[in-house]
Amino acid sequence: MVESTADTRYAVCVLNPDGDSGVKGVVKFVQQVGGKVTIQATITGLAPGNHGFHIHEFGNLTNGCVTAGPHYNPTGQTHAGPDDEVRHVGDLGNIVADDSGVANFTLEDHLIHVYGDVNNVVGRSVVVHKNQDDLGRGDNEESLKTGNAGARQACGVIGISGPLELQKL
Ligand SMILES: [Cu+2]
Ligand SMILES: [Zn+2]
Repeated sequence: MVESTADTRYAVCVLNPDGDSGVKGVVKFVQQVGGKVTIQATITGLAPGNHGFHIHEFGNLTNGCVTAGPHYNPTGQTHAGPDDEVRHVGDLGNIVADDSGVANFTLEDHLIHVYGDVNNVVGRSVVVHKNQDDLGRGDNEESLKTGNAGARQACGVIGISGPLELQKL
């Protein structure tokens, strides 16, 4: 758990449904300068099971989630999973929805930042997908770009926040 200090930075993303998907939620980001980011989210309206969860390049949702562009990839790598050495910076893997369609989770990521010049995701988008992300292991070209995660079901722009309450787990 990230303790709040003067050097703690916060960001938040409100996820809205794309079209009539019914998927929505809130994603919170907390990071101490020099430390890993903690991401805590509650997302509802999902089909039970795994769903691709990424940071996409743009905070442009003028035509829905499609205008968020591709996965955030400032280093020009291929698509993979969050624990892979070579990956898109925006590759956060899969989230898991329970039988009632709720994904309630906390994760840490070692690449993305919510401050500074390097891998800063503020102003970019979070996208939740309909299908499971194959983490680049699908043995086809699309796998190395998108993980075959399919339709974009919800998205939102990541904005700077004041201190956020994180759920105690
Ligand atoms: Cu995505
Ligand atoms: Zn990717």
